[in-house]
Amino acid sequence: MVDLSKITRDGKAMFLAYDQGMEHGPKDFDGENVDPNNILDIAVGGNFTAIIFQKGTAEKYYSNTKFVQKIPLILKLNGKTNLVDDPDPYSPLICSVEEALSLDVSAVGYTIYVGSKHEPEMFKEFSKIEKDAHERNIPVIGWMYVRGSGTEGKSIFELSAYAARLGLEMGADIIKIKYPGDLKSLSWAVESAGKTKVVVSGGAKEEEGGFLEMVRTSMQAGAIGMAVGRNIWQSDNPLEVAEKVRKIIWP
Ligand code: FBP
Repeated sequence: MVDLSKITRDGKAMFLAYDQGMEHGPKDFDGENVDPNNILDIAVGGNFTAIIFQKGTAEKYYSNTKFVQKIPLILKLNGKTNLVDDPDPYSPLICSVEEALSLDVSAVGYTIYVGSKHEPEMFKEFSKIEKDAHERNIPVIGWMYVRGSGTEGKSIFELSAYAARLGLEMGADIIKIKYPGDLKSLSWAVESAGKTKVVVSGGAKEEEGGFLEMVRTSMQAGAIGMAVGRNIWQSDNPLEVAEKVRKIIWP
């Protein structure tokens, strides 16, 4: 199994996600958090175990800077915008593992829309990066997002566990899944992922108490931590919220 120690602490994870510029557009940002340098400061000051960027941000703000020594980088290798409203989304590969390595990465990530008609393309691309990354001992993180026409009529309980199991069987070392809404569903997803570790996605910014409760439930369900963006850097006090999350993950 690939060594995850570069992007975890005592086996647990707290990733700061910052690929929303591509996924959602600048509407997620204000005058502060639009600047990747401010996000890097939050990642370091907030004791995150890694930061998640797309390749352009990594190349311009991370690689060959002081941050390489301060915070490990997880590079997202695929992405899409939300301008095209496709019921069966596909997120194409936009960066190779080779290119990622030149940007000082510690791990790579790829989103699979589980239940989309485009699963076959995404499976092929994921398999290629999984092989390329594992040959170099680089951990692979699967964003296993349940989305697409194939999910219709199925319960979130069933779908979350299916996505998690798929991550294990596709060779992901860590999977990132959306919070399914309750402890029972998430616990079954974590169990279904087996030796593949689970981190939970933060979601849209919500009231702090509700967000922290989700972090607590995630840890109780057996996740190793969180991969969160907006609930940290859209907050008025990112470092304060980060500290509260940290205390839940490492009590
Ligand atoms: P957030 O904590 O801000 O939700 O970030 C997690 C994340 O997975 C990002 O990596 C990604 O940009 C975004 O959510 C995807 O969101 P969506 O569900 O809108 O596709």
